[in-house]
Amino acid sequence: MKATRRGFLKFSFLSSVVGALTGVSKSVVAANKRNKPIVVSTWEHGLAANAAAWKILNNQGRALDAVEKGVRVPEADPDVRTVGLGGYPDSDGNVTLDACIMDENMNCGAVAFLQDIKHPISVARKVMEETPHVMLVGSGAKKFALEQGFTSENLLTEQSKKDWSEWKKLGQQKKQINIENHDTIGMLALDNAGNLSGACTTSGAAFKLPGRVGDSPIIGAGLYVDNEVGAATATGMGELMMKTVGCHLVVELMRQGASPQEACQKAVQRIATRLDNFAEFQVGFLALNKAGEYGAYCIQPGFNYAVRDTSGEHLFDGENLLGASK
Ligand code: SD4
Repeated sequence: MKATRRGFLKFSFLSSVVGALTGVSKSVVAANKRNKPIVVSTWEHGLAANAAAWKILNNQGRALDAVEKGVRVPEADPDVRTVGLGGYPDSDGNVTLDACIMDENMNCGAVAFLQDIKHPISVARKVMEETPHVMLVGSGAKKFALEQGFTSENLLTEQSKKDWSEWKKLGQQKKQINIENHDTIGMLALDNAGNLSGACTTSGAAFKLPGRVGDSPIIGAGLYVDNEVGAATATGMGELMMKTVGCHLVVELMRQGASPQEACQKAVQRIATRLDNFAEFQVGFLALNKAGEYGAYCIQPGFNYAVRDTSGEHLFDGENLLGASK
């Protein structure tokens, strides 16, 4: 059930008519029309991640478990070069990871600048469930992970080391995140119980300045979930999402009545109207609402997203602001 403007209008009209006649709120009407369970993820590697999440969702499992299990797939895959093991290092050659997770009760956990731990998303979940805090960073995050039983391992694969050496040789010290250099996985799920959760995990921008943290572990920037309304996640140049608190914006737009597709588009338009250099970068938003409708929108062509629901597995190109889809 891909969200369309016509579908949204029809849905809103029916909801308000039924609501007015019966006194039932729109959200209760929506609850009866849900497309669930469903999981959506950024990029093509979202297909394999969604497959792992689907096993849980299709078995009456919880969205929170599904998103954690799902994003662990690219985290463990050395061929996914922007998440977990084998991720591109920073300019000093160190792999530093960022992740966050959020459940249906506004609980959230995050880690940033975490080194030597393959599954930052699971550490983020431990932060959420085992501490009174939302975010741990750097050596504190690693110490906590080790105390929680995670093992320390070298995440710099031979391939990533080689790429880093070549990058150094070329002297590309000022390389920024361009439209090719982003593949964070953000995942959103709606379970059979009608609850939403989300997860986002990344090695961040390739060859970034040491200590740089992007949007991906920042609740509201790279991920946001409000179980009354919907959820959103983002990929691309994190600084743009941080400046606009992009995912929170997407969820608030859905609260005001926008479909997931419209909300993502409006958030990209906000970036485009407020940030002068937006056209140099890629940003992609992906959103899912309580009814199981989804949508995505990005600045540049080239962003795609994976969907798994009862109709099967799908890969869609995100609509974009600056050009036609590939
Ligand atoms: C960041 N949003 O750190 C991330 C970049 C990305 O794969 O999408 N990386 O800014």
